[in-house]
Amino acid sequence: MLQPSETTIHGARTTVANWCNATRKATALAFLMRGDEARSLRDNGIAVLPNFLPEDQFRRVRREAARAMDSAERTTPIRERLEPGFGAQEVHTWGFDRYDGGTLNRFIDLEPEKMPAVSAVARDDRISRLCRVVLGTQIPPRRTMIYLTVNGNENRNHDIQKDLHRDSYYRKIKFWYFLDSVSVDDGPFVYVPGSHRLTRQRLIWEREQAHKFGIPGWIRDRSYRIGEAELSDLALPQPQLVPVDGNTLVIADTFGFHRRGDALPGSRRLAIYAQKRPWPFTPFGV
Ligand SMILES: O=C(O)CCC(=O)C(=O)O
Ligand SMILES: [Fe+2]
Repeated sequence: MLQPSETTIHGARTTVANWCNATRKATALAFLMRGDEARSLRDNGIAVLPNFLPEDQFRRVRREAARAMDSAERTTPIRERLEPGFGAQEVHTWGFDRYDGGTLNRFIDLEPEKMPAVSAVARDDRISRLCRVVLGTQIPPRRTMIYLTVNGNENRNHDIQKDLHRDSYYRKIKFWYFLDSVSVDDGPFVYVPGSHRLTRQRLIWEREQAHKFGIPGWIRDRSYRIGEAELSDLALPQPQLVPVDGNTLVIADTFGFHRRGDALPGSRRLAIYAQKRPWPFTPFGV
């Protein structure tokens, strides 16, 4: 009997997930959302909002987050990791650590009573609306965390998030509300504008990846990587670095190609962060 190939299955699920995302957006009336940021998300797959909060509010958020970080660092000092690849989640009383190669991702749980200003960011209506523009659904506040990235030393242990990739075959929103400036040496977010579209060339590329690398267990997902030289075959521009000042929100559709930028070892990024990934085949949005 003829078996559907991984290429066919992957092409079909990518296409259907894209349709469902479109109907979710339509039923959530996401097309009514106006403004430069909504437009940028639709056109480029990324929006950058400098001066996101009024100065006094920003200072309060920063102070609360820095206090939580200092306290976590006192109980759990940051170490160098030399084992390759993604590390397991290391759970602590304050949240958890997870390494990508030598780079540390430290996620701190929100404690609303101790962190009223940070918790207000988690409920921010603008973030919810931008999430709706892309996914036709909103980010529940409980997913929001304080997120510290400490860049490792690439010569000693490669961080796989520094390779250009897309996260999954369906759309996902991630945001970072950066509390300190992120220079080109601090591993800024890097994004290929316009790469969030499922074009014909992109679908061919997706199918080729499934053919080359397979779909583990057919159901699970793999974040396929792409070389910069391949981008022009997909009629895409070169990746853009997104260095920012503190008090800047970066929000992106990670079906688009992106990576964590190159960084000086030990450099840090402090952010309020969340991601949202609805089940890809949900056809109705809110
Ligand atoms: O940390 C970053 O700038 C991006 C890392 C990444 O690829 C991701 O979070 O999906
Ligand atoms: Fe990613």
